Amino acid sequence: PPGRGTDTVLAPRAKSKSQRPPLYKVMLLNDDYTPMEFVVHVLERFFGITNQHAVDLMLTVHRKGVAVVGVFSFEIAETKVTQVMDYARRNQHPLQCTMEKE
Ligand code: NFA
Repeated sequence: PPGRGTDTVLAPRAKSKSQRPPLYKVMLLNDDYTPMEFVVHVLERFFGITNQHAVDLMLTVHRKGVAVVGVFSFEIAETKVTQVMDYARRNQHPLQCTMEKE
């Protein structure tokens, strides 16, 4: 409302950011028990990764302990994590899938 000069002026951002939604990395974690073929199958089934790339990515997780398998919006990332965790549990494998803001 006019009259008393109480409005504040926000400092402009040093660098104005375009307001795109945040992205989330979905990661697979290594363990000692999940069969390699199961991990390859998960990458193909839930991430649309080709067999050739899935084998490479599985081996990266196996050697390094963790790898990013995809980057998605929050909702899609959450769905992928839930799908992988449910599928691993249903098949009695301890495979872990997590997400992290990029
Ligand atoms: N380390 C598992 C094995 O030797 C394979 C694996 C790879 C598990 C990637 C989880 C993730 N059977």
